[in-house]
Amino acid sequence: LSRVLRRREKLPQENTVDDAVRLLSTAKRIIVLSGAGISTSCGIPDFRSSTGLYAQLQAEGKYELDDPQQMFDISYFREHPEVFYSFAKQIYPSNFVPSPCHRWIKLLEDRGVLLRNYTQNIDTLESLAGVTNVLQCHGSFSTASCLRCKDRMPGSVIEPYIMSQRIPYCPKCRPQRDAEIAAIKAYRAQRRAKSKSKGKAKATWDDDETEDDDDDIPEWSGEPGIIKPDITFFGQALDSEFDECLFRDREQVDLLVIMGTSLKVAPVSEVLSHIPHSVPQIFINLTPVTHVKPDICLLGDADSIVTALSDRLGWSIPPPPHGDAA
Ligand code: CNA
Repeated sequence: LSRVLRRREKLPQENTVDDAVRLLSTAKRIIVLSGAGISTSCGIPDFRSSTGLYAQLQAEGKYELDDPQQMFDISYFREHPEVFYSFAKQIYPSNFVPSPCHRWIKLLEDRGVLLRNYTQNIDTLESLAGVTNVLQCHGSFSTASCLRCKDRMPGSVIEPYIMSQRIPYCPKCRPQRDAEIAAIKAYRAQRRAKSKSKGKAKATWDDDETEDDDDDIPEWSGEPGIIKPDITFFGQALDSEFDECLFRDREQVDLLVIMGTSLKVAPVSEVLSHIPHSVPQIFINLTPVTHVKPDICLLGDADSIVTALSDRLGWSIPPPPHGDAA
């Protein structure tokens, strides 16, 4: 536990690590709010660290983004889906092994004290670690939806497109579009036939039109009808389940543990203000936050911190699933 920062009056003025241990040993209904920092040790970069995705996108400069955040902006995606799909392969969850943090959340669940894990992560590593009571606040790649008809499908449908850096189009919308084009061509063919049968005397603007002119029918533009993985982009609302769960959980929670997040992305970052003030908060992160003041701040590598806390508590973090080494 490299550094311990501030706390509020509601905790006695004693060793703050001891406070964290005491709170964990007595809590019965813990909310864990997690972020990208609990998956960095699995090899998945976070957003905002100096080695995170934003810094990487900025350094690479190959996507010509005004701002690296644009990569996850819904308006930009609608206009330039090819940019996201040329990049998505890099963040697609594959062959990652849950970290000690993911397994620590599973430990809380096994001990019957996890009220819920609110994760902002899209890597599904909590589920892989066996955590069942997890809310993926920002969705995941496990499903995908068409932006036009909203049809939802398993994420595996678009996986080959992500891997080959192609844009997936909706199998339901595409035939509709093909039917529209067929209808336009049929209409024009009919008009040409009519025009011919009336002869040159009744010239119309499309007198000289030939079948080749059907080339002017706009190509399939990909919008609408693009499929997007169901990860929440900036500009998209969270699933209503988030509010519903929070509404229920705020009445029951007796400890809030926040791990590996910069708390910069609303509305998840606002969870702290929705939880009653009397509920203690433990914040575990590599870097401090300045815009909120959690009661206990344990600064350092989250895996090391939860391991140290577990040692103090006499808890043992379960091994990775399938005997994988973390
Ligand atoms: P963020 O804004 O990038 O913040 C991550 C925080 O974790 C930073 O404050 C880091 O200091 C901290 N951190 C990094 N490594 C460690 C470590 N080993 N131990 C402890 N702390 C560490 O990411 P947030 O999660 O706060 O922001 C929410 C975004 C990030 C969500 O929309 C996610 O979808 C998105 N994201 C998710 C993933 C993933 O699923 N693994 C990866 C990258 C981004």
